[in-house]
This record gives sequence, C-alpha cells and structure tokens, in this order.
Amino acid sequence: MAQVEVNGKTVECVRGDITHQDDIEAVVNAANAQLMPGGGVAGALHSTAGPGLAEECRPMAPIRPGEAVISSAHNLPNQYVIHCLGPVYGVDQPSEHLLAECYRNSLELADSKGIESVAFPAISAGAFGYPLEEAAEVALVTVSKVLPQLKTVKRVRFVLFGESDEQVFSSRLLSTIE
Ligand code: AR6
Repeated sequence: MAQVEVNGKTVECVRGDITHQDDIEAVVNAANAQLMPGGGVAGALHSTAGPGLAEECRPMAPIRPGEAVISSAHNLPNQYVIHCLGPVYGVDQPSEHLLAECYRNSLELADSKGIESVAFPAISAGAFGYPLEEAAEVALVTVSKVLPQLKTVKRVRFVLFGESDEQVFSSRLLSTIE
C-alpha cells in the first residue's frame, strides 16, 4: 500500500476488491458501452449491486470511450457508481488520451455532485488489454493533475486486484507525486 498527500488531499493505492470499499462515497466501474454487467469489475459491481443497477443504467447507454456517467449504488456499500468506458488498447485511439479522459471525467463528475471520496480500479487494464505499467502512468499522472483543481473530492483510492498490480501502482504513485 502507498499513500501520498497533495495539498491536503490523499491519493492511495491498495490491494483489494472494488466491491468492498465501504468507506468510499463513489466507486468507479470499468464499464462496457452498454452499461451492462459483463465480466471483471463490471460483473463484480453489478452482481453485488443487484439488478436495479442495470435497470437504472439502461437509459444512459451507450457511452463513448472516455465518457463517464453516474448512478446510485443500490446494494453496494457506497452512495454512487461512476461508470466509465475505457479504451480498448490499440483500437480506440489515441488510447492514452481516452484513458486520461476516463479519470478526468470521472473526477470532475464526482466533484460536480459534491462527492468527497472516489475509488478507481485499473480501467482498461483487464479485458481491454492496456499494459499495466502504462495504465498506471496515465492514471496517476492524470489524477495528480486534476485533483488540485477539485473542490469537494479529497480522497482518491486505486484498488488493485493482485499483489503485483498493487506494487506497480504504488511505486508509480511514489515516483509521480512525491
Ligand atoms: N476489484 C478490483 N479490480 C478488479 C476486480 C475487482 N473486483 N475485478 C477485476 N479487477 P476489467 P477493462 C481488475 O476487465 O479492462 C468487462 O467485461 C482487473 O484485474 O474489469 O476496462 C466489461 O463488461 C484489471 O486489472 O476492465 C467491459 O466489456 C482491472 O480491474 C470490459 O470488461 C480492469 O479489468 C472492460 O475492460
């Protein structure tokens, strides 16, 4: 685990499951364009949230790569889910820009709702094939740029599924922000 303070705001990288972030107001879904369950993060969030989540999301679909939309969290232990479509690596171009837009748009949307804490998975780094080191670089550089401009968001947590993924994000966090 790594944690860094920037102007009184916290960025942290932890190993864990995005469905178990009880102390976080909004969790981010690595969604598909149709905002339906699918696998990975989307499958886990929808199955914990229950069928009401897909029902609420249906009218907001489809979304474009880089876009973020917000819903309530249903049976998840949070207030909101922010659904964001990452780029398919090397297919949705320019991938780096689109991935950065995911983080920027999710954080700005959270801030517009007065949200104080947001947890992200490693968007695009699973089924969408983004190499983890590159995904971590884009995620952490973008968050460190956007976070100082936000009014209400004070805590950003990256939740990484595996130990080696957590180590990649943690060491990037320390070299990007400190
Ligand atoms: N908590 C935290 N991280 C997780 C979890 C979890 N419960 N489950 C997986 N990860 P992915 P993508 C990690 O595939 O690449 C879906 O089918 C995973 O190890 O969820 O943006 C959707 O329906 C990886 O590092 O998202 C879309 O079609 C990261 O989260 C598509 O996959 C992202 O993996 C989206 O693909």
